This record gives sequence, C-alpha cells and structure tokens, in this order.
Amino acid sequence: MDLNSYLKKNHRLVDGFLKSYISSTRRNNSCPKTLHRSMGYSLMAGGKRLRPIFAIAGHEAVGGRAGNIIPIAASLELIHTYSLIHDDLPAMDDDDLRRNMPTNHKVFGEATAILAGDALLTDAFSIVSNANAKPDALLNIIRELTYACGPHGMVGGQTADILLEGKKAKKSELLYIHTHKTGALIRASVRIGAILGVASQKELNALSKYGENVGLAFQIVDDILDITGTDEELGKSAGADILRGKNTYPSVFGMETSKEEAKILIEKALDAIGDLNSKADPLREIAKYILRRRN
Ligand code: GRG
Repeated sequence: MDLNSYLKKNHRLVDGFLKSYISSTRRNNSCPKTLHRSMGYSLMAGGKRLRPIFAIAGHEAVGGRAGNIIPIAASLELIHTYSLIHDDLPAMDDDDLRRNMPTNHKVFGEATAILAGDALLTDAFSIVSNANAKPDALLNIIRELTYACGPHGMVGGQTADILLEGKKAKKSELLYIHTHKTGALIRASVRIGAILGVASQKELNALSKYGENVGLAFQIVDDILDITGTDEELGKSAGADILRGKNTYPSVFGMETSKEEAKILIEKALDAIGDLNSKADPLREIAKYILRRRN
C-alpha cells in the first residue's frame, strides 16, 4: 500500500471536518471572537493528524469504513491540540514555537490560550456525543477518552514530567511519563476506532497492544528528534528538552539504546497485530513510518 496517499487522503478528510467545526463555533455568535480565533489558530496550524489517522486505521482494521469515524477521529485532534497549547504555556514547557508558528499564548496571551485549550477539550466530548453511532459505543468511546486524557493518562503523565524536571528520573518514572503523557492518547485512538468498528475482544486486545507499543515508540522518537532534528523540521525549538532539564529516553538510557528500544517496540506492535488481515496494513505501515519520521 502507498502510505503517503493514505495519510494525505485521511488528513484531508479530518481537516474537512475540523474546518467545518471551527466555522460552526461562530455560527450563532455565542463563542467570543477572540476565543474562536485562538482555537482555530492552533487547530488549523498544520500537524500530522496522526491520532485521528490511528483511529481511522484502527477502525478499518476491524472492517469499518473511514467515512463513519471522521467526527470521532477529529475529536482526538481537538484534544491533542488542547494538550499542545497548554504544554507550550510558560507554566509548562514555555515554548515560543509550535508547528512552525508562534505558540498560541504568544499570539493571544496566556489567559486566552488556556481558555482555547479548555474549549477544545470540552468540545471534543460534544463532537463525540453527537456522533452518529449506537449510544453504547459512544459511551465506551467517551470512557476511553476520559481515561486516556485525565489523571490516569495524559494529565498524569504531564504532571510527573513537570515534577521531575531538573531531577534525574528513574527508568520506571520515565516509562510512566512517556506511556501516560503521549502513549495513552495514541493507544486510545486505535482502541476507539476498533470499538466503533465493533471489534471482537481478541481484536481489541491485539490493537491495544499495538497502540501501547507504538505510543511509547512515538515519544522515544520524539525525544531522539529533539536532539537530532532542526527547528524547521520539528516546527518547534529543537534541543528544548535538554535546555529545560527534561527527562528523555536519550538522557536516561543513551542515544543508541533509545534507537534500539524504539525499533523493538515497533516490532512488538507489528507482532501484536500479526493475526489481523490486510485491512490492518495501514496500521503496519504507520508503525514503520514512526521510526523514519523527521517531524
Ligand atoms: C491540564 C493545564 C493542563 C495541561 C495539560 C496534558 C498536557 C497539558 C500536555 C500533554 C503533553 C504532550 C503535549 C504530549 C504530547 C507530546 C508530543 C509527542 C507531541 C507532538 O505530537 P505530534 O508529533 O505533533 O503528533 P503534530 O504537530 O504533528 O500534531
């Protein structure tokens, strides 16, 4: 299969939904103009749309059709964008550049940036609750999302990351940070696709394992790219992790071990979905792409 055209096609489908979502938030004038602009600024600033694409690919792997999951897949991008806006704030990573553009708070100020993040997170759940699917499936998807984003997932991971800044994390602490800050939402994205596609328990278990391994590999590669990438490739300031005294895979395990570990995790992800048929090929190709990505 041609991964590039697969990514492009689904990126376009997700962006189509996101554009109409952003214009709809101003339709009845109930959302303040500045908030609307701030939300749209970060949501439409580019980005690979990988979490929505994981959900689409997870859905297709169990026989679903991309067209049926677009709103739910796009809601993952609202959540991801919220996390990036908040992650860039002075109280968190204090970054000036994201997706090759000034960060949200640099353009709109801290208060609006915080509120834009809050608004995107909240609206993600509104989109899911209005999606055209069986109530049971929607409830399970909302449960997945809340678990992955909250204190037991992304926010928990981010908290540990911040608290350990400037201190040397133990290997187990670094693993907690990475699997929660980044891995949880990626795992949930794949699972949500599978849940909407009414996956069997065996399929769901396989896809969860895939998501777990790919999610951790994704953050390890992110850590590596922070050292080996340029500002332009990354769309943000390269080397920022080291400057902030962040715990990263290369800083705790060394560069070579980190590269090796990412490879092993991708092999494990591929093994996990070994029994799935060719409908899971996009997931296979995305897993391999994670190792060679430059941004
Ligand atoms: C609740 C106040 C408050 C803050 C929460 C949860 C959180 C802040 C931050 C999450 C940490 C985070 C941003 C993790 C993701 C790290 C990561 C690998 C981001 C980049 O993802 P890509 O490469 O980015 O998919 P694009 O730009 O392509 O979408």
